[in-house]
Amino acid sequence: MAGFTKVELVKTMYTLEDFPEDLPHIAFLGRSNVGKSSLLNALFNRRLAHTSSKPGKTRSVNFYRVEGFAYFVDLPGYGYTRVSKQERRAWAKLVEGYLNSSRALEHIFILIDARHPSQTMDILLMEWLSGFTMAKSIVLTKVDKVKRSQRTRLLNEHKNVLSRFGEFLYFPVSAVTREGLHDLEEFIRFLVRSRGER
Ligand SMILES: Nc1nc2c(ncn2[C@@H]2O[C@H](COP(=O)(O)OP(=O)(O)O)[C@@H](O)[C@H]2O)c(=O)[nH]1
Ligand SMILES: [Mg+2]
Repeated sequence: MAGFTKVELVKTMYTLEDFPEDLPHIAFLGRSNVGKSSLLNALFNRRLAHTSSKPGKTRSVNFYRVEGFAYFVDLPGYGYTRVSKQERRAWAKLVEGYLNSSRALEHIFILIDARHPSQTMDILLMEWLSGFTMAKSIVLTKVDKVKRSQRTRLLNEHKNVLSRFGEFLYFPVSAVTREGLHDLEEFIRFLVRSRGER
């Protein structure tokens, strides 16, 4: 089966501290409930990342060492409507601290629900991230929930909305049917390989 083998959670960080940088970082970020943990588990073929239908439980940065070639960095979700300002600040401080200090960060995948283009939380995140210059791609999650006949229309809508933040590759995926996972995996392997060649 496709996917990454030999994956190990090597560090969980609740506040900014030293983290491993001996391998390139591939980061994943999106609002809570977007399907980040499910995607990571599907890529790993294992239930390593904690999934939940109740958002708001994970507020840590998790580093997974993947096949000895990269760290996948699971950045905490954001966009909890019911959290305090203080909690939101703590989130921003942690994620911003990581983005500002990581020298190994190669690429960031921004996860967006394939069904809902231009959600306020996603737009706010894109705006905020445009202040960071690392390479980014968009992963459209839960694409199994989109009727085939609607997929092109929705993809184009996402592209229209996000074009003002830059040019991105789009990866429509489903953790349930596993569609799109192979392309995403190949792209990640390509990113890490080409970093080695630079
Ligand atoms: N149909 C479908 N549901 C999904 C998919 N990925 C995640 N979910 C569901 O969406 C909810 C949130 O998923 P989770 O991975 O915990 O999201 P996270 O908060 O971003 O880590 C859970 O109920 C998942 O079962 C997907 O690809 N297809
Ligand atoms: Mg999660």
